[in-house]
Amino acid sequence: MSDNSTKLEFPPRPELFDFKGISLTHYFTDNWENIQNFQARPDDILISTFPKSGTTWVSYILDLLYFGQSLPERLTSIPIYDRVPFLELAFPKLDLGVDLADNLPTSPRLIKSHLPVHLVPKSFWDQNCKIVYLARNAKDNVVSFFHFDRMNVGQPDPGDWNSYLKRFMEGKVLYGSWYDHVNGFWKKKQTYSNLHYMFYEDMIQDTELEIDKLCSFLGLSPSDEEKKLLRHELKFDNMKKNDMVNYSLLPVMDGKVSPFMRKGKVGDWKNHFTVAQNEEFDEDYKKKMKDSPLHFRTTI
Ligand code: PPS
Repeated sequence: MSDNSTKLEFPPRPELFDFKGISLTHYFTDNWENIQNFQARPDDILISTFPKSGTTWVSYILDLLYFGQSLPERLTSIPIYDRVPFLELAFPKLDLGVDLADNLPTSPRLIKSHLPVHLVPKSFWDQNCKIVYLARNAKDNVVSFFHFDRMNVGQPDPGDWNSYLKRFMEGKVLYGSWYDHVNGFWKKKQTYSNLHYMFYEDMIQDTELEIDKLCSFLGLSPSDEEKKLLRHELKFDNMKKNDMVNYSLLPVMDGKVSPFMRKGKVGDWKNHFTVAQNEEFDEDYKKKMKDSPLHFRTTI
């Protein structure tokens, strides 16, 4: 899928529009029929997240767990977005996410999606596929998203931080409402047992423990050798300098504006939110999350 020629012209940044209850750009709706008709297989694993929750991190974990030992050449030759296709992506000059997923030679197929629970293609549920959902606290999530939208010209123009924060609260950023997304999957988990719900903050606090829990969900028992490989590969600094996972090969993203692997921390929101923004956010958050059993940590 990669096209790493340095001087590519891109169309103007896309606009958001309302689409089936969320905000999207045409890069995620152009191939809609094929996305909705995607034929999942029972052993497919769907990695679901709201954008900027740590999708790449958990994708790399799964990829290493399944193929790190058996197909080591993948690690140095195939970018993560080709190993774990982004299902709904239809971006100029890149292979369609659906085609990449359809043609994955591996088993299981690892597939990434940011679609909210009500838009996940039906076949994933029909086939009872395993779903790994990773959620991140809203404050760090919006900060990470803001910087991503600055550095990626395939994203809508983020504007200034204050207006971006307001739009995030209103669910007017790509993929809509963070609040609906995290709650939607949590609710689904109550009736769909093949869904493993993880938190970015837990991953930061104790990555190995979270990988152990993930492995019991997946029915995997990694060897000491495999665990050693994971420990090394998954360190933030190692992922940051690894071109196969840091998105530096995609010209649509400009790492000089802001790197994809930016900070990788819990609590960076404190460097962005003013006191007034924080108060307004908290008040609004309480209302939006009042019926939610979910508890997110904004510091650890
Ligand atoms: S995307 O574009 O939606 O797929 O982005 P996503 O991968 O979900 O999120 C990117 C953020 O995850 C951080 N990240 C990590 N944090 C800690 N440790 C590791 N190993 C790691 N890998 C990725 C990445 O730095 C982005 O967060 P911010 O806060 O912007 O640094």
